[in-house]
Amino acid sequence: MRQTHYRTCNLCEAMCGIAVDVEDGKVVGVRGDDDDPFSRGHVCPKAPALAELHEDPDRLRAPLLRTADGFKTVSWDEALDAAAAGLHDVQVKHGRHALASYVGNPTAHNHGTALMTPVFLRALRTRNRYSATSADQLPHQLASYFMLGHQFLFPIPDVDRTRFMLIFGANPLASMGSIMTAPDIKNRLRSIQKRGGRVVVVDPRRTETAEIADEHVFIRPATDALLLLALVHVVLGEHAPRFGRLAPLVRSVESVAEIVREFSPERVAAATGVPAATTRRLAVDLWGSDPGVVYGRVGVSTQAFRVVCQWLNQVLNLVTGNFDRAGGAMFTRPAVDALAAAAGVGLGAGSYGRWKSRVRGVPEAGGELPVATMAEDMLNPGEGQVRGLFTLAGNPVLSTPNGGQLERALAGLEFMVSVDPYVNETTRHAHVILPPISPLEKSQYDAAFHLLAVRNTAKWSPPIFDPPPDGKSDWDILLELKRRLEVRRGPTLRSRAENLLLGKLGPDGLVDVMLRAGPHGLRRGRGGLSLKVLKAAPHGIDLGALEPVLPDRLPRAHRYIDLAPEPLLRDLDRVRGILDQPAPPIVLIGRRHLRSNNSWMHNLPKLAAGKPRCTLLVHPDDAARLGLADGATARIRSRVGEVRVPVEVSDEVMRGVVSLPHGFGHGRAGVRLRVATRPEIAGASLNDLTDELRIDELSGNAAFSGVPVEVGPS
Ligand SMILES: Nc1nc2c(c(=O)[nH]1)N[C@H]1C(S)=C(S)[C@@H](COP(=O)(O)OP(=O)(O)OC[C@H]3O[C@@H](n4cnc5c(=O)[nH]c(N)nc54)[C@H](O)[C@@H]3O)O[C@H]1N2
Ligand SMILES: Nc1nc2c(c(=O)[nH]1)N[C@H]1C(S)=C(S)[C@@H](COP(=O)(O)OP(=O)(O)OC[C@H]3O[C@@H](n4cnc5c(=O)[nH]c(N)nc54)[C@H](O)[C@@H]3O)O[C@H]1N2
Ligand code: SF4
Ligand SMILES: [Mo]
Repeated sequence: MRQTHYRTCNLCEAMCGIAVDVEDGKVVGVRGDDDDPFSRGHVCPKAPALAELHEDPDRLRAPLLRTADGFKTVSWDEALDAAAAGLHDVQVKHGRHALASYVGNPTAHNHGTALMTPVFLRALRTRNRYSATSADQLPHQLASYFMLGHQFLFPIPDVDRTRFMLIFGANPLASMGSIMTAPDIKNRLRSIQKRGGRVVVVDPRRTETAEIADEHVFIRPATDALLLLALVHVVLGEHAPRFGRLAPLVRSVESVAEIVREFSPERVAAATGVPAATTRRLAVDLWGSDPGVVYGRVGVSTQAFRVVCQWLNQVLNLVTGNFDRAGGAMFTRPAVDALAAAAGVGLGAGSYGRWKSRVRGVPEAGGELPVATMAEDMLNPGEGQVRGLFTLAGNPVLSTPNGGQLERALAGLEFMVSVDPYVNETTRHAHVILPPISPLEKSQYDAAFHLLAVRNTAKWSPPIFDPPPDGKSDWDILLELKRRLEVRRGPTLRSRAENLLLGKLGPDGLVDVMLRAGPHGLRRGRGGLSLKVLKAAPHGIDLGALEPVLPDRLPRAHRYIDLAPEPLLRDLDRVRGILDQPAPPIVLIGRRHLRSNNSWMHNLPKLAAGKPRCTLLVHPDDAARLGLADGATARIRSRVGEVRVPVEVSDEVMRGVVSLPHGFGHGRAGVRLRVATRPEIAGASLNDLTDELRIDELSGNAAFSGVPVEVGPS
């Protein structure tokens, strides 16, 4: 008998509603759910891969323990005991901070993992916490922390009501949107045009998004800070800022006006490659659009001036009157509001510089250290050396700069535990691998992405399949490991009570508590949300368009908007430094493909099929100059490494810029991914070229974009 289950796809940030058809215990189809009020039937080609992921014979169904003869399957008790003992021993022998943790991207994609992770990391009691954050959105967090006082007050572009969208370094037609949860983004962008508005993309590559935009502007990689300064220069040179309702909250506008004076469009044109006339016109368009919004993502967050870029992005939204206003940059009020702490699982307002990384002395941000410093803190002997690692839902060997060096560091660790469904480039170094059940065996609530969504909605989905009798979710694994670690240390009353409460609630119980306590909760009057209410609405509930929330949503201790935070002003000297610097002849940038996701979906046969994707895009003029023919193999060399990949000659990229996707490089010994390791799929890792010494000095974030490389025939 065929049954249809409704849920939210958890594979990217877009939160599409899906209808999953199941017959005799097997998924026979995954379609868009037309009744989901947010995604309205949209899905991308990844959704059906949920079935392939569920069935993937390489997906681990039982824990693995490393022995002299390789990995052996063991019982959960044996695995969890070994994991707790190993982690505990590292800390007893070498000190608390000798154990590091790395948390990856999929942690955010399910409420059980997202809500338990902060609790678990606290229990590890180490300062050496790393995550994909410092290879990703940390600059957004720091800009919000410095300007608004809370790192998770993310300004979200109100795509559905804007009339002008200026996009820097994002390709939502491939990524499906990021820090902008907006299912069916292509049609949402098209609707801007149908309303008579315009979409402009600033990117060193003419991307899929640039193709449907009204205008595409090429920019030299890692020079966006200069263009943003010039845009503010033009706006403030011609107009008084339009703060409107927010005027009483805004501080230090004079400093900004002063700073931008020297950055005229003419002054920055040579460095950015953007003609002054274009910059002036964009500023006029933004000022004249009513409303308009500036949005920047990975392309501007993964460069040497990441925080400055995110800051200036919001300065532009503020001075043009497009902040906290319909059609501009807005803030969510999610039903499960992680900003308001509940049961100890809320997200902190942020922090900066409370401690430093061991070797290079890079400051902590938001309670963690930059991944770019992780390998050196493991490899350099002496006081404080990192000897053990706990990884959760992450593959840093392929996703962090100079992954090759990290690989060597992992091989030398005394003990490593990974919570992950695969034996991949990272987890193959673990002593114990603890695999969670499949996404279709878990309930789903997007505790993280509702915070980033262009509309307030709420949706909870039940599991489609019962987990196997001995299956464990990430939540279960983390809680059981925490308990075992605490038993070894001698549990405190507090930790016992915490574990008891979390065990009793489970992820769904916690969501229920947070829903009820949240801004749309049952306690706020009749008709409010609880888990029961969501259970009765399998397609989800629409809570309406975003609304202005300032100053209410600012933290009590920071009831103002700082337009010119000190640490950012100080950082401008670095930006000035690139004004007259000659560009390296060839620089490397990354890209994403719709049918892939970071490093971990290349084992799903239907998604991985088709033309090889790990190719180097080279401009025809550069190809001719470098002796590279389409389809030939190129050798790419950077300070840290060398890789070989096929060439794709294309004028999509600017002259002097080459592009390679990240997340490939699966052909390493010991990787148990039978599809991804096929030679035509495996590819090479972009992060064997990216350089751990290239960071945004302010945030410590990896600067993936604009790596100087030498390229030639293989
Ligand atoms: N050069 C370059 N490097 C980049 C980027 C770039 O643009 N260019 N992008 C960066 C960005 S934005 C990010 S977010 C990072 C991503 O960096 P990571 O998060 O380290 O990498 P992923 O490839 O997302 O790896 C996800 C891991 O989680 C596992 N996994 C999947 N689902 C689950 C689950 O439900 N539970 C558990 N426990 N594990 C699961 C997968 O098997 C895989 O091992 O990469 C960064 N690296
Ligand atoms: N299909 C798919 N979807 C994904 C992912 C995936 O790997 N595949 N990953 C997910 C994750 S973890 C994230 S964080 C999001 C990311 O979402 P996006 O930010 O939309 O992702 P990208 O496609 O990497 O877009 C970055 C763009 O920046 C450009 N760029 C590079 N350097 C520069 C520069 O110096 N200046 C400017 N202006 N542009 C530059 C690149 O050419 C690229 O087009 O996507 C998520 N969704
Ligand atoms: S866009 Fe993202 S959420 Fe939507 S179906 Fe594709 S992977 Fe799933
Ligand atoms: Mo990301």
